[in-house]
Amino acid sequence: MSQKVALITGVTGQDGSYLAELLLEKGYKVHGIKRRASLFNTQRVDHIYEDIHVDNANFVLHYGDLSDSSNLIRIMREVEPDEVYNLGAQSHVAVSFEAPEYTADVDALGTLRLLEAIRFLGLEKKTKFYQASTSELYGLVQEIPQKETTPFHPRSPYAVAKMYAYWIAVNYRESYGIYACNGILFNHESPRRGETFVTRKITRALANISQGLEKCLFLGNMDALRDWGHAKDYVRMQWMMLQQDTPEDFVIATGKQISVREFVRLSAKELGITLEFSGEGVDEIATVAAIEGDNAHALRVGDIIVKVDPRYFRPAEVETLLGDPTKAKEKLGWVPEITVEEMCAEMVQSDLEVAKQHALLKTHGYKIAVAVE
Ligand code: NDP
Ligand code: GDR
Repeated sequence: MSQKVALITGVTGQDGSYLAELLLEKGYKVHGIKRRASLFNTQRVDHIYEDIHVDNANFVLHYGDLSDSSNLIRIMREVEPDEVYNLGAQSHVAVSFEAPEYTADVDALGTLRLLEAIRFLGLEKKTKFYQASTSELYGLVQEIPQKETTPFHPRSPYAVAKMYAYWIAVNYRESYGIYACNGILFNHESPRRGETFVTRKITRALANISQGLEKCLFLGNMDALRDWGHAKDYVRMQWMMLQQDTPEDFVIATGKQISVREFVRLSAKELGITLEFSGEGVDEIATVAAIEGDNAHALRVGDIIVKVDPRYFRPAEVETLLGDPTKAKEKLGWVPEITVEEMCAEMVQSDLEVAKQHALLKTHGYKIAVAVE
């Protein structure tokens, strides 16, 4: 059997990096699209990078952008992929309120551009297409838990753009027979999660605070409930969805939800810190109630290390998301293997290792600037 070829947009992102690893393990040739940036932006895939001077490299990166049709057509023509995974996106919900037009261009029209490239090049029968759809489509939820048939009510420019992408994938499947499908994925995280999404913001800040590199973590809505899974489990499902005979859309979730506050509590616990939450709304704080072990040596009982800052509230919030992954389980045999507690512990430990390195450098007189948002 000839080697399968995949093209991943968003390969430098969290999911793109795990998916590229998975496909390489399965023997694929993997092409990825990376954006031009003024600094290197390939940290998440540097470990699988292959020297471009070596013939037949299995991992190849192309410069590109979802806002550029000619670029996408040229890459698609060169690569002629068996499978396209469209993971590229302006993926931050809060940022989409600041940059709604750009978000629509990349997340909505970017998807159309890729599907049009498939059609333009006559690849409708060859190329399977995965669209990174999202639980944000449910927004103001109409049914609990949310499944494939639950009506959508998007609550942000990001979610509205992703709604266009969802339907254009369905439309090209129905109109042109393209094998296009949507994975409606609920939140999934990992040590590679972008630093400004809430889970990683929490694990990284608490690790830094425990080592004396930061003083306080500022958060928005701590009551928000999310169904958090591990990115490694979720990219496995992305691949599985393209291995069927007929394309279908699937909800991918764990079926359990916890609040942002609970995620803070879990992360602190992993560092040996017991937190006490007090106050309400914008006045809510979390104080160190007890410390076990020596991980949080920079802290004292009574320190306030979490506060609410309304700047992180969103113009329209998605208060609760809880997915029902029954279809994925029954039709594909997919079940998540990593619990939210295990994932949280992995993220905290990974951020703690870096924080300890930075703290050590600081004690030796090096200047350490910690970026926060
Ligand atoms: P990330 O934000 O980690 O990665 C997004 C990727 O898209 C990055 O590689 C980024 O490049 C790239 N990108 C951004 N803008 C463009 C552009 N204009 N042209 C080309 N590429 C671009 O997201 P995740 O890995 O977490 O998510 C992957 C996909 O899944 C996204 O589409 C997201 O919306 C969706 N999704 C994610 C969920 C989650 O919980 N993680 C849940 C449901 C859906 P760069 O590295 O240069 O910034
Ligand atoms: P989300 O993820 O919006 O669900 O989108 P995020 O981690 O940004 O927010 C989750 C919830 O936490 C609340 N929150 C905060 N969020 C951030 N980022 N920063 C804070 O300080 C903060 N405080 C509280 C938010 O209000 C929200 O309720 C993610 C992205 O990966 C999308 O691309 C994806 O489609 C969805 O998950 C499913």
